[in-house]
Amino acid sequence: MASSRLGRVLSNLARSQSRSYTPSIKFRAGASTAAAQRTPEEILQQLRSLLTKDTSIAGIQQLSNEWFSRADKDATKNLDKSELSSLMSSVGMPLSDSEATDLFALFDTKKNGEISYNEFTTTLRGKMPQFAASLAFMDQYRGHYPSNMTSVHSVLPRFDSQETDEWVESLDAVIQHHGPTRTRFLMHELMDEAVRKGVKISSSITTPMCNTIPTELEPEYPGDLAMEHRISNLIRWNAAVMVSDGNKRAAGVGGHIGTFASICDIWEVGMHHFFRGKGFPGGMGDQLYIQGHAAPGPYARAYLEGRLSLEQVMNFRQEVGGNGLSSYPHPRLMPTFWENPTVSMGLGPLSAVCQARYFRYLHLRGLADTSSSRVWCFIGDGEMDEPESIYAIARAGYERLNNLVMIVNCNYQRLDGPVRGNSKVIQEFEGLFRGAGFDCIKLIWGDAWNDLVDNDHDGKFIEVLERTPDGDCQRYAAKNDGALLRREMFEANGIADRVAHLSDEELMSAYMTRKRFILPSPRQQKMQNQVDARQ
Ligand SMILES: Cc1ncc(C[n+]2csc(CCOP(=O)(O)OP(=O)(O)O)c2C)c(N)n1
Repeated sequence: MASSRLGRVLSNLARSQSRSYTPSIKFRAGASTAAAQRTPEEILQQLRSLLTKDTSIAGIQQLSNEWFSRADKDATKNLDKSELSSLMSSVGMPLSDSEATDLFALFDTKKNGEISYNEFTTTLRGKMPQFAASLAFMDQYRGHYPSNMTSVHSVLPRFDSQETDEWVESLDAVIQHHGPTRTRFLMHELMDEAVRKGVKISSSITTPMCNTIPTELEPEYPGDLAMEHRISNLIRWNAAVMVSDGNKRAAGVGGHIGTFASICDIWEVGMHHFFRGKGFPGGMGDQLYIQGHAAPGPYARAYLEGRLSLEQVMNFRQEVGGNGLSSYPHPRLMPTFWENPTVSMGLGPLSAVCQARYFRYLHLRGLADTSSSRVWCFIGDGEMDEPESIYAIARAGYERLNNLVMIVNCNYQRLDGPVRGNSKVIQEFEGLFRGAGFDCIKLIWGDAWNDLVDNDHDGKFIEVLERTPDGDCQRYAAKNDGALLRREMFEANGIADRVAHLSDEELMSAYMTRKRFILPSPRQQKMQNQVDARQ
């Protein structure tokens, strides 16, 4: 039985692999005989059939790119009429002069006398059913890329089939009468309820794209929010100024500003409330592995605390001459400041796992009390791509290291571009961590945006958020345009009513978690009152 099932799976896989791209269209020199006058649409149709012949979806995509670069002989990244005509001849479809003029006009959608790459590929691919199907597939949850594995799934041994069938029929009925959004909601609720009641089911690898801790379960913030906010603003500012000032005085010094800016708040919460110093009872304190290029933050904090001088701060990245600060956490260069090195990328997570394991070893061997010592590892979303990071996660899960906390700073960027613009990295990483056995807490939205999520009465808003790729999320932030956000995220998805009470500016502010504009919950109102009273 098992082997025949394995055989089916393997042959399925083999079939799917054989479908991968093998270009079968060869470019021909010279023209064959010209056909009678055809409309540009007819020519386009013929071209598409040629393109789709014996080719997978990935192949179509690749081939249309390839055609463009071959046609663009003068490498201007635009095609003129003669380039389009010679492309047509080279694929065995020569055009008469008037056909060429008409086809050119069809491709030149912007009517500016040239065909850009975008105009070429979108016109050529058009609404080809194969391509539309692939796009629809990409739209599915948890499936960012077309996969051939959908038909391969494990089947549990069947027993009490009648009852099972009734459940499946109920599911079918919900899908039919209430649609996938409602079905998805019901399924999540049922699974949560089962887990709450102690049923051990295989948990899903990702959870919905919202904060893991629901608003009503958030505890009162234990600190002085106004004061902590002020401190983190000062540190963020000093970190940015230190880097830009260093670069003004000595060109090429470099340094990072965005990394610390995006992690400052959670870092400060740790500093005020979580990280344990060497004197903490029951251990030898916590160990921190700081995201390497966030180093300006700890320097700026140390300056505020009086642990670093102005001269040191002004010599950021210029320590060779004496009294300066190393670019990254570096215990050998700054032995009284840094405990753990974290650049190059991947080193931090790997070392953090070894440290946590060593704490555990010391304790179990009775060599030292490390029962209260924890390891905190801050890591960037780009850094999550390093093989060391992935291995570290798997290893920590395998070792059951519950003295290790990993914080992934998902700012969607790595130096000069998005981490993976066409994906949802937060969801992806959640799957990685949960798969390895970690508890995973997602903190995605601030209060104002979270209110929209909390008031999502039918699950449609969360669905839209899950479908919006990171690249678009970044674009909305960069454009800083509430009208664009409203148009693309809400109106285009038929949920404009959710934000009708917000102006474009308020909507943008909520998205950027700048300020609350929606009525706060009683708990949040109480918190705000405390803050106001202290100011
Ligand atoms: C192994 C290695 N490769 C390249 C670099 C150069 N580098 C420094 S920071 C960085 C991008 C980091 O991206 P991410 O982890 O997302 O951090 P953030 O965007 O928050 O700074 C790169 C590639 C490095 N430090 N180590």
